[in-house]
Amino acid sequence: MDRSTVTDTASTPANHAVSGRLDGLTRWEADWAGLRVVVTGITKTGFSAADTLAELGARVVVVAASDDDAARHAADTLKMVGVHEVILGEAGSTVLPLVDGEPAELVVTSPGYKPSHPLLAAAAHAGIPIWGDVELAWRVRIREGRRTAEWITITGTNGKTTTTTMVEHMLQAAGLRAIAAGNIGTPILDAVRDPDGWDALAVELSSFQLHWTRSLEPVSSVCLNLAEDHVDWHGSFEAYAADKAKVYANTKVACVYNAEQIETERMVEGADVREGCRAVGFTTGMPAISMVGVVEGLIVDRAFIAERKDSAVELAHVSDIAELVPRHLVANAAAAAALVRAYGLTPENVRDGLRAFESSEHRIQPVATSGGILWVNDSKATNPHAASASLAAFKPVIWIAGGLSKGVEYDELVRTHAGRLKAVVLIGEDSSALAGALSRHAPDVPVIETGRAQTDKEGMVETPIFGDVVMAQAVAAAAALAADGDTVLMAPASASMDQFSSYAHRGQAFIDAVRELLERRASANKES
Ligand code: UMA
Repeated sequence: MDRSTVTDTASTPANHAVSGRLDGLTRWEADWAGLRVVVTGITKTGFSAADTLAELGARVVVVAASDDDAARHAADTLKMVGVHEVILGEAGSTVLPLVDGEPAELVVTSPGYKPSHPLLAAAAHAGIPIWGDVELAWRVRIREGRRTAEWITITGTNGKTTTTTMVEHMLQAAGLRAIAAGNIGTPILDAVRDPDGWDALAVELSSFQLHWTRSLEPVSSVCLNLAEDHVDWHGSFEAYAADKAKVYANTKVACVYNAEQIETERMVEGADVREGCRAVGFTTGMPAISMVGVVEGLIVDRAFIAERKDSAVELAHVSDIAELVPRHLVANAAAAAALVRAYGLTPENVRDGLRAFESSEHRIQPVATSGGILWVNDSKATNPHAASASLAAFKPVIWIAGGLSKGVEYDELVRTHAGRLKAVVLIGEDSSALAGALSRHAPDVPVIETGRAQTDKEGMVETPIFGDVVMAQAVAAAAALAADGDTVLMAPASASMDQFSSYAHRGQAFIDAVRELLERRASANKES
């Protein structure tokens, strides 16, 4: 954590050209009035950014490629609150607009926009600084008459939402006014503008959001793990990892790393942090000095106690987390504990927070047990790393998988878990990458494909297949193969957007299909 080794790989010429005026924008009451800003996107992030900037008195133009009812409704609302102009559709996705006839002084972007998007490329080329909503939120968080929250920041390929939720519960268990925000769903600017303010925020940050941050000073921070994901957005795995590493920049008390994944420790070593900040590991095994870990079913702290050289303090029982505790959930709890211990929470706060934590929906969620078959929904497993964690928890498995692959490879995943697979049911419009890995590494495992649109001789689509139908087919296929003792696990290792509106939609489709199937079977049994 040598100060001389600053890693800011996301810096563009534009970022370096931050004008003197922008440097001074570090609190709500700063000189925001009249600032010319283009905001990209008009859903959660874009709306909150434009709304905030309008309230600050900036001159704002919003652009977005979408031109549906929701976008038009949002545009009307934004104009009412003082946004100068909203440009939707084609015109809003190709040309970086002027603001009041002059070039913008700042662009605030939604995370879904790739840095190579023509609008952002044009801004970078013109030397216009680009911030994300998280950077803007950091710069308005100090406000006259309101408490200023400390931020605890959480990133990683998997487990962000779980860990962030655990941190939120632990902070609340300590009697603090605290909330989870950021990539988890509540835009960080909405949280920051709360009229009563917060003592602390548990901030989930995606690699997209981290790409555009530079000023954050969290009290504690973590990159939980690192695996291939979002390569299409970042351009390469190295660029993705470098953006993840930015979570540690300027941390004040503790950079928390995964002691079972050396890459995260390396990130901490390369980070530019505040004087006195410590590196603290988390592990699901026995903790070394300066780590939080697990000893005989207890989560223990060997980092934040004076006698850490030769003792540890008990924080919680692993069973405080949940009844069914896969290893990765224990890791998330240990990381969350380290983050809040850095902030000064007591062992009791950690324990009470974990008890209050309830595993979120769509994440290794048991849906039903019938005829000795366990049905599990892990729709949140949108990449191989996440699917690997849930596959590891069950055997034998009938695995429902597939969807938008986002350019990742499945070889290692299939190789690792081939032995536990009884059969695979493929969903998704094009799951050929996964099918290929299965034929290479699990050639004896039966693979059933569902969900393809029916086409006529000319290749024209006769029957478009919708997500709910696909899932019902997949569930029926799995049911035909499953026997007493099997688990049917829907952990797609892929994104959902080819056939569903979101992972939540996909998860709900699975839950509905399983319940309908079991009800049909129950009433058929009654009749016979
Ligand atoms: N848009 C374009 N062109 C583009 C990209 C987007 O015009 O090339 C416009 C769309 O028309 C729309 C808006 O931008 O108006 C969509 O913006 P967005 O995709 O950034 O999504 P938001 O609704 O602002 O939601 C974002 C996060 N989405 C993404 O990072 C893709 C949400 O994370 C987050 O909860 C929310 O901000 C609040 O902070 C979701 C996500 O999928 C859950 N995150 C990824 C993940 O967890 O893996 C990173």
